[in-house]
Amino acid sequence: GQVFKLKDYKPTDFVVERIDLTFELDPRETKVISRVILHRREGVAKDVPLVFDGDELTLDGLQLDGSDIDPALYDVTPDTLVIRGLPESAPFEVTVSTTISPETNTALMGLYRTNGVYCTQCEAEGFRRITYFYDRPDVLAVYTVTIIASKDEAKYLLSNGNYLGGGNYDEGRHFAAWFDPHPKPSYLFALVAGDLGLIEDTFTTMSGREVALKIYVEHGKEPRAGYAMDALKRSMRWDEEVYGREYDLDIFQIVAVSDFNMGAMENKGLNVFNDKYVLADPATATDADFANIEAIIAHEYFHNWTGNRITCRDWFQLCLKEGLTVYRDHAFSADQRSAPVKRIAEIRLLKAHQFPEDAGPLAHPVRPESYREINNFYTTTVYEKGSEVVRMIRTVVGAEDFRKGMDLYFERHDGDAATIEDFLACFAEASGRDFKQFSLWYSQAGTPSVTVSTDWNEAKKTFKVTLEQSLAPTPGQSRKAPMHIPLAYGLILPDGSEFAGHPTGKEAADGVLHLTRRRQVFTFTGVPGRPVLSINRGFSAPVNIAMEQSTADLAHIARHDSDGVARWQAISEQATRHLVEASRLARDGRNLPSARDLADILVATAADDSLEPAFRAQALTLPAESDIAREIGSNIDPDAIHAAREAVLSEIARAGLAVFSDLADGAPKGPYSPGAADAGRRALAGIAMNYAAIAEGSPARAKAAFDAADNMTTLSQALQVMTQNFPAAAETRQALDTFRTRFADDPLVLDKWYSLQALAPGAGTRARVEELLAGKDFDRTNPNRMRALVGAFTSGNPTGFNAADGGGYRLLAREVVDIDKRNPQLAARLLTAMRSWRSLEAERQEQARLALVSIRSAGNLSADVSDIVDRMLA
Ligand code: BAL
Ligand code: ZN
Repeated sequence: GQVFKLKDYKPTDFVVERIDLTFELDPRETKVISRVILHRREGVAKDVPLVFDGDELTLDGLQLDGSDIDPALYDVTPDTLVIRGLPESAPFEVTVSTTISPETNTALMGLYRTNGVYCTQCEAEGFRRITYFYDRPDVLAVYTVTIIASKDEAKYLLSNGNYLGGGNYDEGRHFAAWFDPHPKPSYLFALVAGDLGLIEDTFTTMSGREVALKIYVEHGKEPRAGYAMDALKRSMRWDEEVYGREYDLDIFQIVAVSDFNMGAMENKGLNVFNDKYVLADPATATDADFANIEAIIAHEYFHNWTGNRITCRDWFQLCLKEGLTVYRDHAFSADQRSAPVKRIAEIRLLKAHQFPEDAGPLAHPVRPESYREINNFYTTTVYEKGSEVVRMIRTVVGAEDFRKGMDLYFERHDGDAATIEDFLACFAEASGRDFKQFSLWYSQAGTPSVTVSTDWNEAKKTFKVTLEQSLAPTPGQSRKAPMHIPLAYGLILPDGSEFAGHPTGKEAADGVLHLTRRRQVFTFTGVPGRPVLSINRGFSAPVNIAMEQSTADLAHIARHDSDGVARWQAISEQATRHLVEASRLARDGRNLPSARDLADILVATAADDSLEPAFRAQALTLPAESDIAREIGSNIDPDAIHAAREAVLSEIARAGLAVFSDLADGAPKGPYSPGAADAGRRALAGIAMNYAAIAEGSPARAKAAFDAADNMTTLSQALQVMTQNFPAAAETRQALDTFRTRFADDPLVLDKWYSLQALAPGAGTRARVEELLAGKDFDRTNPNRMRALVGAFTSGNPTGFNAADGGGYRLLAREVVDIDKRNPQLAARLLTAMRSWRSLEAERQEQARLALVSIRSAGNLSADVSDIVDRMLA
């Protein structure tokens, strides 16, 4: 396939002024008429043709200023439309007519149908599946959209911008017209038409304008959209208060649909959401679901400024909108909830997903320099590492200059299709700093390692910190330059207080060690007693720290650090070390070391009422098997890791049974609130229930909790304790059956039922997954359902998926090849579960390789899947 390169960027030859679209909706024969007003860009020679993008299109008609174009003057294929002989300087109108079939569009890109509702997804390149156009983000145009449809089939006819008007059309049909005054790229175009339920509200902006807020859901689900509406209003207020950004249309609409490849989409004024991230009530959604809804509603809303008003020049700049918008939604959630607990969850997620991506065959820079299929770059590197890079900018320049830089960015680039260079220039200007070295964060792939050593001189009262950075080669990048790594730190004195001095030298007074050379020494003088170094506090830089720090020193940090995240980091480091060591011994068939020290710390943390419950729950959540595998790095035996972790869990559980038993009953009583405080108490009760059940060796406690549960959080916690620890118990089967019966008509809740079974550890789970896949009502076309079963099994169940016989890999290969025929984007995404295959032990590696080769030889693969499989085998 074709390779697209950042360095080849070139503006279009023609400039689009505006576009008028008319849709006559029909399930199989939707007529699309697109009238585009353009002019030749200055300096472009008069024999240069207009080249529009298409994808699986057929052309019905083509006109220039209202007259049919002579077929000798254009060439058309499903993928391109080339028109010659266009005017030299005057503006002209090209009318393109196409017919498309939403009903048979299973790729869920372009215009498709989901449960009878017409809906679009155009990012990244879906618009070219609707009509021939310049389908690229640097072509901004003003859109007018007219939709005609049968009244029975589509009560609501929606598009971007403000409502112009509508009415009856002809027999049984009606129409609506929309005008979006803000120039936008085609990927932000949206159309939704269908018979939906609606909830409404209003928001008064900071300048006093009233905005109509509408959320459309399937009939009967209206009561489950209230939390999303609440989150939307809080997001709108937050962006005004924190960034001074006001909403800019008369109406903001959200539509929830059940078949969607992504989480949600920020189309201008008309966000389309995966219904999983809209619908919630206490009986059907967990605390995590509520938190995700809040975060994703905010994310899409924040895109209105970071993404829509200022968009990307090309898809290489995807992180310009995504990394920045993730950064903004993180800050929003931190403000709505507990900031340290939110940060801990972010660190966990980054290490669990982004670090492995950066360490494997799919590693790529936050701003990639080439791609074959852009759909494959909506990655945790672009999103989450992209957010970390923005966070580091704030650490480097400070809060005040960060806000100044953002203000400058909004002021200077509003209405632009911008680049990372444009973005960085705003912070350089606001702070007077040079971002040349810092910009390596955007161009060098891989997770840097920082080796830390310290030297305490008791006689001179000096403390020396030596930092050394390195960055391993990644695909296409063998040599790396030293980066600017901002490491927040503290020196904790023997009495638990913090040393107030700074290292000698400039730029050292901000609580951050700025590592810019390969090796650097920082010296502190006048330190009253031997300090303990707390480094990379709050995970100020997304790096691996290698440091010989004694258990006693880690315990000192865990007890005294003024930063809650750093206290958790110290506890987590202790747990990780122990689990890595135990896993190595288990792999060699040796006896496991006592986990007594770790158990003492965790049980003491669990019992410490001065700590917030959500923090205690995080501390008690041991690193996952995949975290341990990542730390070990190579020659991974998932069974050994599982055995070691189980043994450690069990030792902690027995050491703290009394405490856990008590805490397990600590969930808040009374009416459910999704707020952070109650959610934290439920999280602590849930993890305590897990430990207590392990210590008791019985599912009885969890079954009782399941039977008594009055909310989905507790219900699914209890079921998870059973499926994880007692998969074969009669109580577990019974609870699963009850759950299935109770939620038979609720696909989103049923997804949880599929996931919990797919996550049960052990080689036997594959057979159960096969059984579920073969179920007569199992819908392979629904992305949420496939992710819930196949995605959970392949990316969340190390022992099940990596069973030594290779059966898990073969299952995934078969499903990927099958899904690819309908929905390439989903197939490619599921396949990334194998991205760390080279770190497995030899036998499993060979089985994994065979499965990947079988995909590659399947024939007729999409660009999406062949790109992933080729990179994984390279
Ligand atoms: N732009 C794709 C979905 C999202 O990141 O919001
Ligand atoms: Zn986004």
